[in-house]
Amino acid sequence: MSRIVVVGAAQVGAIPREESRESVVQRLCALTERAHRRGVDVLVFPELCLTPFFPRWYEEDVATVDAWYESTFPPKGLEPLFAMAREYRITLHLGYAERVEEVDDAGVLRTRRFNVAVIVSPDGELMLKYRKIHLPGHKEYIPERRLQHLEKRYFEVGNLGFPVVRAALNGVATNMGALICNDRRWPEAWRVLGLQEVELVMVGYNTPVDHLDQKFYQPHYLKVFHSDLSVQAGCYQNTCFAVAVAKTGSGEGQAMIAGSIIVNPSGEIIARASGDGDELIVAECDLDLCLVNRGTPDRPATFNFAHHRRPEAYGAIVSQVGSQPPPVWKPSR
Ligand code: ING
Repeated sequence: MSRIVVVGAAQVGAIPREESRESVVQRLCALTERAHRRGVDVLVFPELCLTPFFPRWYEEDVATVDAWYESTFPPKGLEPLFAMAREYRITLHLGYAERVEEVDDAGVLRTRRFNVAVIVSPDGELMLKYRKIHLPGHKEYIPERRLQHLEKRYFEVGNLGFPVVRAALNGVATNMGALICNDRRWPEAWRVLGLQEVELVMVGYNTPVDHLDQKFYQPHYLKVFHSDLSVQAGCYQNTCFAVAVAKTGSGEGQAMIAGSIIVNPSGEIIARASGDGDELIVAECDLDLCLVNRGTPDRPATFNFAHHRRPEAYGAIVSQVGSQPPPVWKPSR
């Protein structure tokens, strides 16, 4: 018996600094309306889909960028979107900047800022929250750089791990998880989700066309290739589907790649956005395909973790942070 879920990727074009929340929400609702007409069960919006990618801009005082953060759930102004999702029975994935008053590991209650992804039920309940763990770029302004990438300045490293939750999408039980942008480049992140039998990974991204370090030229197509490669490998090696959806355009004055995709557990791209604006792509995902390369205990397949993995050989992956040079071999004579 197949378990088919209709998955939508809602690619979002540039959100200029001056665009109102009402205008952004109207765009998200238009994509949701089209998703409804396509029979979508779960609709994935990008990373930071409510605002421009403000970590492009350096601000001395972080508090001056607080206007870009959400301090409530649901985020302000999203009622029309949540009402539409409720009417159409669509589960939503949203990315946004979160500002909370929360106790830290030292027991201190303070303002904390995270780059978050949430999965929301059709009735508006929070099903999963993930806080971005791999924050790329840098914390201080680097004058020689053509573009700044200041997520380490504006966000803390996520403290919720890589959660997976099993929930029904219009009656089809689905193991769902989320990664955010740079996370997709780290196989460890995918594997932690895979070890929880994830079946659908939702990944929003804001990826600049230009390279963070202009030390070497990297053509545009390579930026898309690396994004695709990371997601396709993640899906194949963890026998899952993924939706990788772009916030694109150049709302922050810096062009971002588009190229949103939906990928199946064989690592094949089964849908691809063609433009660099607001665009919906849809695919029917038979979640039982996740079982093909996982197999069963009595018939283990290629990626049956219990049957094939050797954690006793993987110690360096957790015990080491940076790489270390290898021993040097010298000829005996
Ligand atoms: N953006 C980029 C990403 O990981 C980046 C930053 C681009 C890092 C290219 C390394 C190479 O796709 C975010 N928001 O993580």
